[in-house]
Amino acid sequence: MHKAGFVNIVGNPNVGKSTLMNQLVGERISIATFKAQTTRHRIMGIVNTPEMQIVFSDTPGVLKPNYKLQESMLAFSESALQDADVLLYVTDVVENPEKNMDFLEKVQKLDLPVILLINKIDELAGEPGGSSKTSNASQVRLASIVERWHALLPKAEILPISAKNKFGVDILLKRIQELLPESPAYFDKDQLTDKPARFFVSEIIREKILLYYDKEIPYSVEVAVERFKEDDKHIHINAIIYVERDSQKGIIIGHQGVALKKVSTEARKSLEKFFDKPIFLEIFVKVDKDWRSSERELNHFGYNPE
Ligand SMILES: Nc1nc2c(ncn2[C@@H]2O[C@H](COP(=O)(O)OP(=O)(O)OP(=O)(O)O)[C@@H](O)[C@H]2O)c(=O)[nH]1
Ligand SMILES: [Mg+2]
Repeated sequence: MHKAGFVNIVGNPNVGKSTLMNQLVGERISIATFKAQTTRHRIMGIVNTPEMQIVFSDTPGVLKPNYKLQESMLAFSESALQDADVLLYVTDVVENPEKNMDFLEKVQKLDLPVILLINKIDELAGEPGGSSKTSNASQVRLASIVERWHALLPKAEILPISAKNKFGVDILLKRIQELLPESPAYFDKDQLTDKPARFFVSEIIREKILLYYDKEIPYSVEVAVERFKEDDKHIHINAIIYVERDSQKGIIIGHQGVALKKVSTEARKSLEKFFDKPIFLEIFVKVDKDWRSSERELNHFGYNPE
């Protein structure tokens, strides 16, 4: 008997969905940073064994859209409610369960196994790992969080985890395997993701922008890969950082190009780890006025859910 299915990871921004997917798959597929709205696409991470294929989907944090890019992001999250065999709804120990009732109501109506993951339990004093030092106060706090979520999603199984410390992740994987339906594989057994190499290049560059720039800058940036040429020894990459206005272009480049140089150096190091090859990376900065509100530009950048 072969099992296969779609296990979709949804939840509000910044709760640790991408961190969790990377731990479940055992590869750094999805970028994860301390900033909300890090993930903009639906990204598959596939776990293959001879008897099984689990197709995880990481999705953008659910939000109320203010511009067209965010509408596409929400559409990716909502698409993950349509085709899931098992849904992982991720929250954390500080989130107000009623923060986003519209989306939660959609989850409540689903007729499929939902596992509610209360992430970041390491942030409760005394965790992780349930050692003998686990304090009473943190146990009480966790119990009250579980109770509140149970009232909202009575049919969901609830599992406290720490994605960052991989605490609870193996138990979760085991439970997913049990819930997975009988089915042939959906993808080739050597396939790790649905996205091409260029996608990971642009994500790794965007990750550096999320890390090194403040305020609106990371949210105004899109990265496109113009050239990706691999030979025996190297990979040659040309990428473009698009911003919405001229003033943002100046900020990205920085005084005497220092800021862009840092992005480029750090991105190159991460890319060399990711592809396990020396990389030649050239990055240019261009203005694409108001791209995140333009249907045409969003299509061009691949933000159209199928
Ligand atoms: N303390 C703690 N922090 C965590 C844990 N899991 C993730 N984080 C941190 O939470 C932040 C957000 O993590 P992400 O994985 O990017 O969260 P996300 O839900 O994918 O966020 P979006 O893509 O923006 O919706 C990062 O700083 C992570 O390091 C955890 O178990 N414990
Ligand atoms: Mg994410």
